[in-house]
Amino acid sequence: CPSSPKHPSTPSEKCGVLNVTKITENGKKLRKNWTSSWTVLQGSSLLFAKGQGGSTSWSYYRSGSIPELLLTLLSSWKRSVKPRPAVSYVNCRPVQAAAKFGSNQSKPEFTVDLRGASVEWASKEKSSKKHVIELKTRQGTELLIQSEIDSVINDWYRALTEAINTHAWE
Ligand code: I3S
Repeated sequence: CPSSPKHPSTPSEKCGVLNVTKITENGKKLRKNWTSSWTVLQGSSLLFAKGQGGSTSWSYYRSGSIPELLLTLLSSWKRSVKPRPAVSYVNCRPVQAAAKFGSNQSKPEFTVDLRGASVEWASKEKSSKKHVIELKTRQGTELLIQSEIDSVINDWYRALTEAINTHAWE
């Protein structure tokens, strides 16, 4: 995974493309706005960069993951979003990604503090989509995080739970 701008020399623990929407911010309910985001887990921080889904198709292509490529392309097509120029084509290859992630083009859209946060599988009332994680922060922000690929979202669930447990008392 690429390094984050906050810790340029530390490799990130997990990264990839997820569908994300905030549903509450600082305790205030928001209208859902699902976007495909390049997501990086780095220690107790979860960083999101908007609109990386299209270019990431290439990383799946390059890494030979055809099912992920097809699902990503299908979801880009469904949203009628044109593939954007590159950031995440490097898909977790540290050097280039670290440089790119710090640039204007790819700076995080927002960052979530996982200290004191909680994760659970979202109920059907929260979303009609399958494979949805609900993440609640100590600051009163709630996000839904989703992937069409169950192994991907299961890995994220595990990684987020572990990060939250590790940093709970900081
Ligand atoms: O929980 P909601 O409000 O029914 O969520 C859906 C809406 O945000 C909808 O947008 P509009 O109300 O602007 O049409 C979205 O397109 C849906 O994706 C939202 O539901 P899911 O169940 O996909 O999270």
